[in-house]
Amino acid sequence: MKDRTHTADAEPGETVTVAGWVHEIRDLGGIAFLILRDATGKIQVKFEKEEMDDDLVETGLGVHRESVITVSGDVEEEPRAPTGVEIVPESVDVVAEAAPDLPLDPSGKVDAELSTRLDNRTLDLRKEEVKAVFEIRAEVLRAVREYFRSVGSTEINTPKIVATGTEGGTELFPITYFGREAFMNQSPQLFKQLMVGSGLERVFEIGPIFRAEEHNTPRHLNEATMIDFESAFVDHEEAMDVCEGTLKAAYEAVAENCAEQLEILGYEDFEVPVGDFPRLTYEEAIERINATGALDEQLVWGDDLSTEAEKALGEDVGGHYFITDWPSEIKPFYIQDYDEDPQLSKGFDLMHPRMELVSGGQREHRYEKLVAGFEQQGLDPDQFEYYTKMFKYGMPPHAGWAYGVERLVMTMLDLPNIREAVLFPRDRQRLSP
Ligand code: AMO
Repeated sequence: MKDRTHTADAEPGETVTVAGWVHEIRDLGGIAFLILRDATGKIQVKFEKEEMDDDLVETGLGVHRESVITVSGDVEEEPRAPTGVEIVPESVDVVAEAAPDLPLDPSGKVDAELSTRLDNRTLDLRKEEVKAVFEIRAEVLRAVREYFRSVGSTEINTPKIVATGTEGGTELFPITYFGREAFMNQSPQLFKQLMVGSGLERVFEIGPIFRAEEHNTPRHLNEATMIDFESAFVDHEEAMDVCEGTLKAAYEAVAENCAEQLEILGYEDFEVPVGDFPRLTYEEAIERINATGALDEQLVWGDDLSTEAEKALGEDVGGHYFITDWPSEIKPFYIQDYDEDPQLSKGFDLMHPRMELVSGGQREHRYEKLVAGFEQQGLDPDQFEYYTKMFKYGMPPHAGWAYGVERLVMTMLDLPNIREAVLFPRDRQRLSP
């Protein structure tokens, strides 16, 4: 629409055409107000019935809520109007009429269950507090991209239809690929590693991953968006530095550029993490968890950390922190072990007090050791030949990590359920919309 003015830009003294949704109609008798909403905000349209054309009044006040309309008229100052201005309409056109019964109330006056909201996500996203989450998510991704570029990392895109899985522990989604078995990718792990041996050296990817997770929980999805980073010639400590930098850049960008959205969500005291994140070794982590006395049974070396254990430690630490030097057995085949103590790996996790955000580590780049690692984990190295063979032709030492975008947004905004941070979540029950 060429002549359209956004509601936020309508200034007193101008004649404008605004377009948007009918948010509310308040009929006070001789006078009535229609509140029109667009992506930039809302504006009041005033109908003085006695002074206006009957057809105009009938069109403006007879339209159902959430219909799409255009309104043309003069903008006037009105201190009593919600935004300080109102439009005196000369014409109202109904562009797309909404049915009278809405599956949910976008004005938010009537609460809806999460499943009803997800079934009707378009209407749900007409609510400013829902829209704000996705505007913040977009800002997080923008800031992360910018940060990666500032550290000389090139954005890549890798296949999502693959021949092998990479992350043990979660199930793969099989598909049929021209009569052959194939899978939806669980992570870009092997591809990003192959790129550090290419001329690119330092890469990142932001893309979907697919996991047939057993659990239907508030923090697991079956399709998630991952931010992956991988760099040649860095060790796990330097990879953690980049990881920490990315997280702080995301928080800083949101604090700086999303004040309006944070206010809508009620976070006046949004805090950007400051100072270096503590780096606890796995051994220190289990000692601290045991010392809290929060678990029924004491953890012993080699145990993975349960949700309760992560919670106890998160409360104890009180902010973001890393857990380093995990037992090799818990970490995947591509993570490098310490040569002087092969029971210990150079894998790490970045934790938010509520949950794990990132996994990463220094990778095994030595061909013989890599192949031995496959065998130790019961994997057939032949199946991964496309990957392992490149380690014979000059693969530099490298390290990297991956975030789940939804967990980053969920913890940043303290959302109760990860589905609040995805437009159209995929979980065990939900395949559409
Ligand atoms: P990992 O499997 O730990 O590591 O995944 C990395 C991060 O991705 C997020 N994540 C998920 N988020 C929502 N739903 C899920 N089902 C889900 N699964 C994972 C989490 C998690 O911390 N290749 C390694 C990373 C690396 O070493 O570079 C990997 O995939 O936030």
